[in-house]
Amino acid sequence: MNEKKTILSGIQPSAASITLGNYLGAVKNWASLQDEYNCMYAMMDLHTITVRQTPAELRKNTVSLLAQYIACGIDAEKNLMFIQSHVPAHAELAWILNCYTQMGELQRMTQFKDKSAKHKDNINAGLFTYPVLMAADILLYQTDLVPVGADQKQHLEITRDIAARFNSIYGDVFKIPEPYIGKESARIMSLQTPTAKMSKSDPNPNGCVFVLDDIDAVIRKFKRAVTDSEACVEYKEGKDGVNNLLNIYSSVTGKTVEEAVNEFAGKGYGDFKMAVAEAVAEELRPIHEKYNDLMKNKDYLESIYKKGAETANYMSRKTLTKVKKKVGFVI
Ligand code: ATP
Ligand code: LTN
Repeated sequence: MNEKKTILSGIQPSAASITLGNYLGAVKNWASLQDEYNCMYAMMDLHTITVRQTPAELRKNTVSLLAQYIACGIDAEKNLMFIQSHVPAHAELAWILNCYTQMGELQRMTQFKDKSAKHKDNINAGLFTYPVLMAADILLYQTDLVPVGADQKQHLEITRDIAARFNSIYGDVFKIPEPYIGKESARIMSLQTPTAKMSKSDPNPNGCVFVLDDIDAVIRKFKRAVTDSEACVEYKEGKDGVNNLLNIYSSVTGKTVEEAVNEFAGKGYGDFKMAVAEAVAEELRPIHEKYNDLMKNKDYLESIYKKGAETANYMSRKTLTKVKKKVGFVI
């Protein structure tokens, strides 16, 4: 392995398309890191079953997610991409780390609280230990940097705590990873409830823009975005809807929020929303084209995730064997 630092991240194949939040908060940043780092991106299917899935859809969504990664600019030659369940070391290390994680630590996780409130009929143990599996994903590869959206910060902190605890007992086994969280793009909010994060499972279909939404739907959703009654495009506390649109505009155009505010000085919300919609549409059009081409070539996609699994299995064995020796398993 060369001296480049290691990056690992991933998304759950929990819907047919990733959201604009996933794209701006995570995938777009990944694309900008691919030359400087050794990057690994997984389709996190083990995490996905913490919420009940339809099997045929999960299978389809997992391969589609790989095509979306590539269509969003993740070069299959430069980055390692694999399906989490193809690398058994993730589940194995997660079990071991479960025994080094306290109930109290997991009880504090806001994602667990949110998701168990949303899925009251299925508060399963996997939902509770979700962050331990995520820690295993990261620690297996001696990862330096984890590019995620701001909602995952707490999971990165617990990962660091688990690693430090293990190291303090057994010596330097794990590298302590750093989060990499973008600024404007870190937390994209729902277009309908701009105080809540944009999420694949938003109950209001107009709140969430999917990367694979057709362009008409994208424009329509932005036109309906909730703003306020001030009719003035400025970035300030309490203007959640406008702030969110400014963040989205700034993330897709590369302009700063100040530049965006100046650009819309004196303009009404109608023009402003249309400009944001157009900018997003502009960003999504080439992604759609590339995605449609890739989905016609399933053999190519299969060759990528098979090769990815082979390499990831090889790479993960080293850390897992070390961990097993440390805890006293017969090798
Ligand atoms: P689900 O709704 O199924 O829980 P999700 O949409 O929250 O899923 P994940 O697959 O859990 O998405 O997350 C993938 C990546 O996208 C993570 O790095 C996460 O931080 C990022 N992300 C998710 N939603 C947003 C958002 N609204 N703004 C910025 N980043 C986000
Ligand atoms: N929990 C993450 C998805 C995820 C992940 C990871 C991200 C699972 N394993 C490892 C980074 C590194 C989420 O975004 N909800």
